[in-house]
Amino acid sequence: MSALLELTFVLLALASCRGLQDSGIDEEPELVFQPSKFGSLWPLPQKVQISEVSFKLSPSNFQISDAKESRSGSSCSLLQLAYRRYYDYMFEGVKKVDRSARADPTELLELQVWITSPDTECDSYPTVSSDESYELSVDQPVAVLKAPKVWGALHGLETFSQLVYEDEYGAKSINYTTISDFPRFAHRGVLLDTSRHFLPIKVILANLETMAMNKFNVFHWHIVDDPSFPYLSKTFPELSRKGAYHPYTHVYTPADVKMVIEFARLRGIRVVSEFDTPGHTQSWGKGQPNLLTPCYSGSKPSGTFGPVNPILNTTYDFMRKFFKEVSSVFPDSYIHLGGDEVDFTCWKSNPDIQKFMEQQGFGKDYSKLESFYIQRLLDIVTTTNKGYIIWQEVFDNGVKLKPDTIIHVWKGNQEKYQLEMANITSAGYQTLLSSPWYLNRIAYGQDWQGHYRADPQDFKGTEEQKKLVIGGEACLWGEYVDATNLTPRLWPRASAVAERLWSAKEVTDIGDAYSRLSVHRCRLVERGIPAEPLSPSFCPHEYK
Ligand code: CP6
Repeated sequence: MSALLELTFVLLALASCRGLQDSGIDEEPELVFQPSKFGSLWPLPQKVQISEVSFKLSPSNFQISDAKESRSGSSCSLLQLAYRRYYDYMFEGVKKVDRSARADPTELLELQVWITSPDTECDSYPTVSSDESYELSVDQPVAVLKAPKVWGALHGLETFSQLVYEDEYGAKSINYTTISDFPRFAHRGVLLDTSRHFLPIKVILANLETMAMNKFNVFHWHIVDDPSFPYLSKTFPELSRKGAYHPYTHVYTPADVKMVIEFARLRGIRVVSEFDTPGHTQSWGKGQPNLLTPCYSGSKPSGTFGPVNPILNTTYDFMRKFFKEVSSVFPDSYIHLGGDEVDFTCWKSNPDIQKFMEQQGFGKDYSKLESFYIQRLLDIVTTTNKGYIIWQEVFDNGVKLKPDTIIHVWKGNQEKYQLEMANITSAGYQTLLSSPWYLNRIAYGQDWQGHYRADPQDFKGTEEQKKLVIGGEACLWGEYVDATNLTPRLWPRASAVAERLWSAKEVTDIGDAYSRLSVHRCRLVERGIPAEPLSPSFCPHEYK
């Protein structure tokens, strides 16, 4: 760089610092770092007792194994792979010297994993009603992790690995501990958007790995939208051939999708796909002629297109075939059908739509036309034996919904979303919250604290209503996110949401959360996840 250019940069930088000082941006009050008595556990388990007594762990002597009594043996590859992953995370970079002959008497030699239920679910997919509970006792001569199903065992392994720390001489240690744990909410999701920017498979997999470290259990895959259609459909290959950013490199093939689903399953994570219609479908129109509504300018088609055309039988023929495929490709028993942000401008401009509105007696109420479409779509998806999740607008428009429908709240400030949750649950529907957790939005400072304070059951309603809240999702919409900035934008801010959805309602101490989250964030970085810092700080591993 030339000296002049460099000087310009320095001056510009100085100018912008001034600007900041003048702009009156207040930093959050600084949190004093005080180690938590719960070490670095994140999210905090329901019941934890950690004593001062500690045991050493050495890579050559320690092993994770199946308990003799376990209902799941060495044939459960889900568990064997998890043992391996967590062993590696615990001893990353520690030399394995053979000193097995002389184990220290205070050394912990084994973690035994005991699946107690006859159906371990080792080869199943996790569901919204999976048992994720576990009990962990770290004691001599062996630590025991007991769980009814493999899903609880996976969470318990993560917790065990979080209990391991380095003493002042760098030796791996763990304290005598008892933990009994289960999630507060059954649906704990992260939404990624692969339409605004294509996300390479390895980015998606790395994110699933990080989700498991935070006990998230749903990957909401907002796979297609207006800008691009990267899902390669076997029934309608033209959709991605014409609608993806690139027909070969920027698509998810059936093999890719399988890989994502299996990688997620091995970590206890469900993959819920979203195929959002009738809005947000510009990219669908490229490979499926006549699917979208032609917009008019005066009495002539303008050449542009609007939402899915709700007045043609061919639309519903297409949807029937398309969702038949989707329901077999994605094993989860729920599909997210979108239904948000439908723009009526184009429908209003189209004379055929106007005529249809008249025939149906919809007057000028285009939300009735939207409901007409959604109603038929829901009937189609019901024939595939899947349940559905829909964005809140579908409920707001008064569409008739099956009683097991899940309504996803995404709009509004705290007052508005709390009212919406109250309305949805008083109508008897299950609901999910995302409004306070739009992690694509960034601000200067510790915005994780706002995400941490939001509680999905904070609204006026009965206990029965509160039970209809099945959880929530952190959303990372993709307009300004691709593989270069996804991870630090999402982590550790999504971790705040993870604790709100897993831990007990009473776990709200921001100072304690700050202490544990700071260490958890360093652990993510040490495990190779470039998670951003919370505040001016350093991580112990930076010295290595
Ligand atoms: N795409 C789709 C989006 C959004 C929604 N649906 C969105 C709206 C507001 C914000 C961020 C994202 N980009 N299909 C709303 C559910 Cl701030």
